[in-house]
Amino acid sequence: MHRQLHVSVDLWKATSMAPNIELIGYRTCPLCEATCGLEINRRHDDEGQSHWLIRGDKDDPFSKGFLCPKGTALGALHDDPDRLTSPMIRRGDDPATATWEPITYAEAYHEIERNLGAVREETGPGSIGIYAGNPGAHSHENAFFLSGLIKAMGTKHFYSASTVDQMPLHVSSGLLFGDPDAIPVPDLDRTDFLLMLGANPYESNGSMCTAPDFPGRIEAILERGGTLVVVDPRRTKTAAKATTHLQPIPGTDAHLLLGLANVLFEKDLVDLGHVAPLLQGLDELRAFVSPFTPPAVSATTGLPEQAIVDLAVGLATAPTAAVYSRIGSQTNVYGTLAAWATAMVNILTGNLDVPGGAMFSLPGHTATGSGSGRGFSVGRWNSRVGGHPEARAELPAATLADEIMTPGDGQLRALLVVAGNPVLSTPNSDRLDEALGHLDYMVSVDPWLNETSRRAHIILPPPGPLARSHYDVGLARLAVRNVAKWSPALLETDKPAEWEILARLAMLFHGLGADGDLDAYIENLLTQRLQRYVSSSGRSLEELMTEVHGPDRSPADKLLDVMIRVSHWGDQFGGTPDGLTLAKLEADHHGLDLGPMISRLPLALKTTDGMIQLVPEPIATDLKRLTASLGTTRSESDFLLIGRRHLRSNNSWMHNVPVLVKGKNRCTLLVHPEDADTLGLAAGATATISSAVGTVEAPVELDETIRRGVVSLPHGWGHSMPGTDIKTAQANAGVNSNILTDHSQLDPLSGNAQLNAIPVTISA
Ligand SMILES: Nc1nc2c(c(=O)[nH]1)N[C@H]1C(S)=C(S)[C@@H](COP(=O)(O)OP(=O)(O)OC[C@H]3O[C@@H](n4cnc5c(=O)[nH]c(N)nc54)[C@H](O)[C@@H]3O)O[C@H]1N2
Ligand SMILES: Nc1nc2c(c(=O)[nH]1)N[C@H]1C(S)=C(S)[C@@H](COP(=O)(O)OP(=O)(O)OC[C@H]3O[C@@H](n4cnc5c(=O)[nH]c(N)nc54)[C@H](O)[C@@H]3O)O[C@H]1N2
Ligand code: SF4
Ligand SMILES: [Mo]
Repeated sequence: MHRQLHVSVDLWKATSMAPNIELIGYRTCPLCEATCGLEINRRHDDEGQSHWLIRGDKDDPFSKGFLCPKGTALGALHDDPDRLTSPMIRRGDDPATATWEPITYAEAYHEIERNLGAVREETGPGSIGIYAGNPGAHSHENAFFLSGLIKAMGTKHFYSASTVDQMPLHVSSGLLFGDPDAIPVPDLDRTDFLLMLGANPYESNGSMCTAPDFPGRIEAILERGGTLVVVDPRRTKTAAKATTHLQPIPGTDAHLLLGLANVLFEKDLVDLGHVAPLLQGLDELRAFVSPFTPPAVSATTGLPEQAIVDLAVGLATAPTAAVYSRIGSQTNVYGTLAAWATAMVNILTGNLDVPGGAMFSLPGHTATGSGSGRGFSVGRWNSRVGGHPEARAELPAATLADEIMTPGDGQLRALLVVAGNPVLSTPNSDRLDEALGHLDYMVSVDPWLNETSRRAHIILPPPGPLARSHYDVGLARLAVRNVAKWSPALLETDKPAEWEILARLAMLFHGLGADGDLDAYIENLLTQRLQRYVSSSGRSLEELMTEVHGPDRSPADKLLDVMIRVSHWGDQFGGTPDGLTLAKLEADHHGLDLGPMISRLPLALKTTDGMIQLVPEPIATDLKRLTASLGTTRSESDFLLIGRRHLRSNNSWMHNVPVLVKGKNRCTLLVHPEDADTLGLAAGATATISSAVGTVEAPVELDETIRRGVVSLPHGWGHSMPGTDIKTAQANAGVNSNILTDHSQLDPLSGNAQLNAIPVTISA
């Protein structure tokens, strides 16, 4: 473990606190997308023991003291006794009987160099791939150095958690706005009407919409007389707050949203607002939505016709409104269409890019843009086995096992896994687990020996969260206010940082060797980055280099400083002396509030012509599939399986913290009592759940709020696999819902997996 760990230099003094409480510092929570500010203390008890005491940071201008139980457990997570403290090498092939030996980082890099070299020699460089998981999206170290590694690998075998999550939003935004990262977020704090589909922020704290205290922001909408409509097959905690809760048949959100668009056209309620001059293809859109009449959409979604009409009218007549759809809408075979249709309804009601509608955030490290760019396309190449189109240079995580198991040119023979646990998190996961066992070589960059890393030949652990600095490069772009927050590493460690591990791996692919000169590599990286600003700033490279160095800054922080300085808010290396620099954020660890979101069109566009094509060609093609599905009914004997999240879980990797798993078993199958009666299942009985690809058993929990014909099992459980060393998780194992998800059922445009609306049969 990262045992103690001296407290770093620039700490605040705890003046107003009890004498036995020592303030360690402030940092942004890296665990979910809400980015809460935390106040990290140590409490020393009378026996001389010290304990973490973590509270919300009241002076964080964005989260204002809000936090959740996971944030309070950050210290326990950091100190987890099962956390790996040195690289581990596996001896033995069968994970159940293998033993693990600690080695040094230098030995590990040599091992990896030798083994990847052998794979490359035998099967070519195209046979080495990478899977990148979710925690990497919460770290600027990974944002900079993981992308560097992927570039250095030059591989077409790039997979990530994005294709079991939000890839439909990227593809939709790429096709509409030319920028896959220009994702509009609902202006929660100013909207009068929020339509939310497939999201449950009372448990998840929000996704692709960074909003600490999302629940409080929802309640504020209601308090100011606004409206909340929640579309969810289950009456979640969020749905229970809604003015109106609609419970559709899962997998039909795209149909519903186009039904709303249909009503807007039919009732002459379309009002495009200030973006009208940027839009092309309105007549085409009108023609495409014409089959989505209220009766047709009602038959498909299972929602009353009148509710569909009322919702469309409500959105159009509210002073401001925002439509927000998330994982329940997008993790199905119509995911990109659902994401696109969400944008369409925002556009047709005049709510895109206006306060109270859906807006583009502009955090402290981003530029306003120029109004046009290179545009975006999918399918620049296709996957070898399934022929799936790439999206953002990624192939579907669901096809990883195919690529490992299918012989031929380009077969995947070696894999790096960085911050991912695909053995629990991706479809048909038993099959993937087996496939990983067939690789010639695998490396995991991961703090734990868990379900996925047990398949690695070497595990490289990064330091825990309290020993790394933090800035949300990705999530701040989705924040409901313009913000800039940087946190220091609060604890020192003598172990290499995650940026260093990733840089060392990249150096292997650059041919610089396991003993390569890391400092020279970093210097070169910074030089390349800064070179671009020499002429615009009128400063010499040496001057720029000196400025970003700063005292004790990590290379990730230096690269961040460059990004901040040349952003909309930045000091332009002196051109705008009052502008933002990392030094300003280093001086205030609570973060900076840069105000509410502002209108950003047309400058935020990166389409080639600076226009928004309402029905881009790939969408037009895929819409035919959606139209054909109108009115189709599924087999009555099937149930549709959906997932759910719990406040004290975080995907698959936080079940090793005792306080987060205590209490009753949460990995249960929710069944409507009347369905349970029909099936002969009582509460607590074991149900057998079977899909096209697998079978699991789970205890039944009755839930009269779930739509009949729908059952729910959470993901991220199933910790009983042999050969892991996560003892608390093993003792609270649950079952893995992804044994049931079908790797062949994908959203064709984004390659996103179907993780909801899965046909299953249930038996006692
Ligand atoms: N059925 C179903 N499946 C789902 C979902 C669903 O709703 N239903 N949700 C999907 C979603 S949204 C996501 S994002 C994916 C997540 O998919 P993954 O990212 O593959 O899985 P996680 O469970 O987040 O596992 C994260 C891994 O990172 C490791 N880790 C933690 N902290 C660090 C760190 O600082 N550095 C490094 N290097 N590693 C770290 C953990 O030990 C763990 O192994 O799961 C998806 N799977
Ligand atoms: N506590 C906790 N917080 C988390 C995570 C976690 O695992 N635990 N994971 C984090 C990650 S990686 C992500 S991506 C976010 C996800 O954050 P959210 O998108 O808010 O995800 P969920 O909480 O799973 O809510 C999805 C909802 O969609 C509903 N649903 C299922 N199928 C359908 C459908 O077809 N149509 C509609 N309209 N609804 C449907 C489900 O019933 C569920 O209530 O959460 C993040 N925050
Ligand atoms: S809501 Fe998310 S960011 Fe905030 S404390 Fe909880 S896990 Fe951390
Ligand atoms: Mo996610």
